[in-house]
Amino acid sequence: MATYELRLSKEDIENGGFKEVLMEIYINNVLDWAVYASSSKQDGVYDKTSAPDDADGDGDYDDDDKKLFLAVANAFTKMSAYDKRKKKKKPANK
Ligand SMILES: [Ca+2]
Ligand SMILES: [Ca+2]
Repeated sequence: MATYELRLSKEDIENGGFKEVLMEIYINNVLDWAVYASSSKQDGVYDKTSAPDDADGDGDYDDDDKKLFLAVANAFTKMSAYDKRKKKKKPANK
């Protein structure tokens, strides 16, 4: 069975001093598509994406697809607890 993975990370892709949300879709561990969301006002509200994939599978690449990616990017941004947690090194569970 194919595995489908969506990997999220934050990187300053546009080198504007503000991080974009990078979304990479992997199918069976092979990168299938990458799209990133940016915050046009740099206020943490992600309202722009690079070329989206056909995320909803209706055969076109339009605002519906963008909305899905933006919803993911904005939800990810709100999960700020992980940003804080990764700074603290947890003892490895062995
Ligand atoms: Ca679509
Ligand atoms: Ca559509």
